[in-house]
Formats: sequence, C-alpha cells, structure tokens
Amino acid sequence: KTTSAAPTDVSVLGLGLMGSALAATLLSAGHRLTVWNRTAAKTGPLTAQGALPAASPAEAVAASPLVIVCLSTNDNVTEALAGLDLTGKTLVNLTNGTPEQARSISGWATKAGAAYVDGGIMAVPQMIGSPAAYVLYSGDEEAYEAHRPTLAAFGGTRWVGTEPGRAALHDLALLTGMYGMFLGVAQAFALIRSESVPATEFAGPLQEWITAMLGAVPDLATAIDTEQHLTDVSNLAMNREVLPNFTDTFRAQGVDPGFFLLLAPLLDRAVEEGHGADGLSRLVMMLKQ
Ligand code: FVH
Repeated sequence: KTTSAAPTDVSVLGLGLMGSALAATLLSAGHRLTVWNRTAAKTGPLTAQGALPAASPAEAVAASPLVIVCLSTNDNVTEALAGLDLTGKTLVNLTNGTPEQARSISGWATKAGAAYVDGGIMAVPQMIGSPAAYVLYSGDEEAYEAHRPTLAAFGGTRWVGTEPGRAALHDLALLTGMYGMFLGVAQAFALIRSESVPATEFAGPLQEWITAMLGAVPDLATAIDTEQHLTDVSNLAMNREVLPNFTDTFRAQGVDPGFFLLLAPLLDRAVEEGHGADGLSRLVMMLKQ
C-alpha cells in the first residue's frame, strides 16, 4: 500500500468470495460501506460488522460516489446495472472479463454518466489487503487517481493505461502464463507419479527448476521486442529433436500426451520455415495469427 485514504462512502456490488474480501477490507479501512448481493443472505457477515445493506443495485449505486462491482461475469454486471443512472459516479469493475467487454461496458457506463475504471485482481481472496496482492487498472485516469487511496486498501495499485480494455489484457496475459505453468506442473506430477514417486518428494526439485528457468523471461522479452531470435542457449531444432522423448514416455507411462502434442506442429513449422537456430522467442511470432 502506498497511500492511506480519508474515509469515504463506497458501495460494493457482489459478495462472492472476492467481493466479500474486498468489502471487508474497505470496512477495516474505516469507509462507510454499502453492500448488495443477489443472494441477500451473503450480506449478513458484513452488515454484522457495520456495512449497510442495499435492497437493489439501484439503491447500492445511489448510496456512494465510488461503486465497486465484482460479479462472476461481465454479462452479470451488464444485467445488474442495466437502466441505472450513474451520473457523477465512479464505477470500478473488478469482474474478470475480456478487453472487448471492458471497452463495451466503459462505453455504456460513460453514456450513463459514470467515470469508468476497469480492474484485474492479481490475488486470491485471502491475499486481499496484503502486500502480495495487487490490482491492475485502466480507463478514466482522473477518476482512478481520485480514488486510488481508497483502492490501495486492497493491495498494490498498478495503472496500465487509459484504454479501458488494457487491464483485462494484462490480467488475461498474466493468467495465461500461470495456467501454462500449472498445466506443465500437472503434467510433471502425472509423469513422476506414474512410477509412484511421492509428489512431495518431487515438489522441491520441480519448484527449484521452474524458478531457475523463469530467470530467462527478461532475455526472452528483449529477443521478442528486438526481433533478434537467434540463440546460443536452446534452439528450436534441438527442442524438436527431443520432443518425442517426452511424448513417447508419456504414452509408455500411461500419461496423456495431449499438452505436448500441441508443441510438435509449432516446432515443425519453425524448423521448416528456417528458424531452427532460433530460441523459444520465435514461438511468440508463430503464435500470432
Ligand atoms: N476468487 C478468486 O480467486 C479470483 C481472483 C481473481 C479475480 N476473480 C474474479 O472475481 C470475480 C468474482 O469472483 P468470486 O471469487 O467472488 O466468485 P464467486 O464466489 O463465485 O461469487 C460470484 C458473485 O457473482 C454474483 N453473481 C453471479 N451471477 C449473478 C447474476 N446473474 N446477477 C447478479 N449477481 C450474480 C454472485 O451472487 P450470488 O450467487 O451470491 O447471488 C456472487 O456475488 C470473478 O469475475 C472472478 O473471475 C476471483
């Protein structure tokens, strides 16, 4: 947290696991909090701590200049806020969604009178309010700056630009890296467990190896930005040669090779197109459609 906020009125719409964590953090920071949830029973724990219950999204929006919404999907957001007058409000939407959805809701909210800020939460509910949590923001910069001290209660605040879809783009890109990593981790555990090696015994070496390899990310980024893909580390032709060692072993050990089978045509094409001496950064160019 970089700043502390003067108490202000805030409404939170959506009290799922994440919305409840956001709301509880705002209450702890001393804000006057109004809460709304489709299933009204979920407001109980928060109203017991001093939050004010709203009977409808309209009532919640009317109660505060800063309105934070965190529902399952952006379709839910559009539905919950449909037809409401948002004049003078700042709408901060922390629902996971696509850049296109963020742009669309921004356009609608602006027409309805609001300043719109889209956000991507880089934390699980238990991290909210801790230094490990941060939220990406994009959209109306003036509104963001005005409310940043309040938003800082959730953790770090990272501004990524006035284009409303930019926070969702960063959010999805970061989560893409995470899902890819966890898919690899799951595949690795499946392979090691095929001979009954305890997962706990393998966890340390796996974490150590992945952490060491992540050190290559900045050099990869430089190669991508400069389009200098030649490598003296680990080229694509060599990676193509060893790929069957993985897929053959998966099959032999009764592990689904599907994840790695996606890699084969990419590596084949890279080598066929004369990029065998390039490093993994070349795959970024090949993935772009
Ligand atoms: N939980 C997490 O770890 C991740 C971390 C990163 C950000 N995500 C995104 O946050 C959004 C909310 O996630 P959540 O964890 O709070 O999700 P749930 O606990 O499932 O709560 C969902 C809330 O949405 C309400 N809701 C659903 N459909 C509707 C609807 N048609 N109209 C109004 N509200 C709706 C639901 O209400 P109810 O079921 O209690 O009545 C909850 O309040 C999400 O985008 C994550 O991707 C979380």
